[in-house]
Amino acid sequence: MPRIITLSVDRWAPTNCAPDVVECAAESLEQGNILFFPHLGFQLGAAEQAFLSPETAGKSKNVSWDGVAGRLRGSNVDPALQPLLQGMMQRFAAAGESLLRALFPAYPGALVTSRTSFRAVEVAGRSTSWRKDDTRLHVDSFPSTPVQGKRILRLFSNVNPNGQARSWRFGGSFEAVAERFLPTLTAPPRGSARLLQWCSVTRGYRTAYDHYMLQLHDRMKADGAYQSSPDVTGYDFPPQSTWLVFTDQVPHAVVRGQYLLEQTFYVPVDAMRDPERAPLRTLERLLARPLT
Ligand SMILES: O=C(O)CCC(=O)C(=O)O
Ligand SMILES: [Fe+2]
Repeated sequence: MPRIITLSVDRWAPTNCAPDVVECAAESLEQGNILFFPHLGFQLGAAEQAFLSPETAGKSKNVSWDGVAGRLRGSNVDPALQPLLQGMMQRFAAAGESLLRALFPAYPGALVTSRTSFRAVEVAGRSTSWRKDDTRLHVDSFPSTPVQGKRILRLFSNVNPNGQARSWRFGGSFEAVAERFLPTLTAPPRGSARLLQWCSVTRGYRTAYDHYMLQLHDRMKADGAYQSSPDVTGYDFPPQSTWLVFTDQVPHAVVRGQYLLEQTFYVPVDAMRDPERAPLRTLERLLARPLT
């Protein structure tokens, strides 16, 4: 079962992290634990507080900022306020980058900063399709953005102003989940990956790894017995706290909470302290074939 590893870091650009903290942070994370920063909150400016409303995202529920393309999506705010919203998200992305640079000196050259999201809608009672329903335990996999083996590392900060925690559940280890569901997964049909890319369903080539991870994500969410298995644990992340998880590895679900900032990073498998712990390597071992 994943463990919550608490770190006392209280600033986004910590200087001279002790070597044992750095060592422990990367090791714990790669083992499939959650790094929890109870004293690290993300502060919104006075004007930014206005974004703490479900209206900020409107129908789309999340606002997302793509720093590479320079594109803000899903925003429902007045055009005059867009730059302020964009600035808030860019500031969170930059804060996340500086935290990771300090904590994981071995990753940065290889670390890719991807999307930033602001989640403004209460999770409990929200209506979505089962596949998009993150209240069900799952590991992350993106249908239209193949990662081609790279790790998905996500940083979360609860910015709720009303004292409300973000409640998560965790369900076992990646190995256990992979062994449980692997017999139900099917190989990608021949030629399907090229077709998906050609029809622009995917941005880039959907490798066999991406194919299996997507199926795993779906099978986990669809399996009622697994969802209600007794060995599930939970954790409430309080407002003004931050946590970091390899969400492609740690089976997780969000039960309730409102107002979250999230930053996605990609980490190449070879940049890990121990690449054998990557979901890619675990699946390759179990299936006895290369998947990228
Ligand atoms: O919104 C959350 O708290 C977590 C949702 C989730 O499953 C994820 O971001 O990977
Ligand atoms: Fe997730």
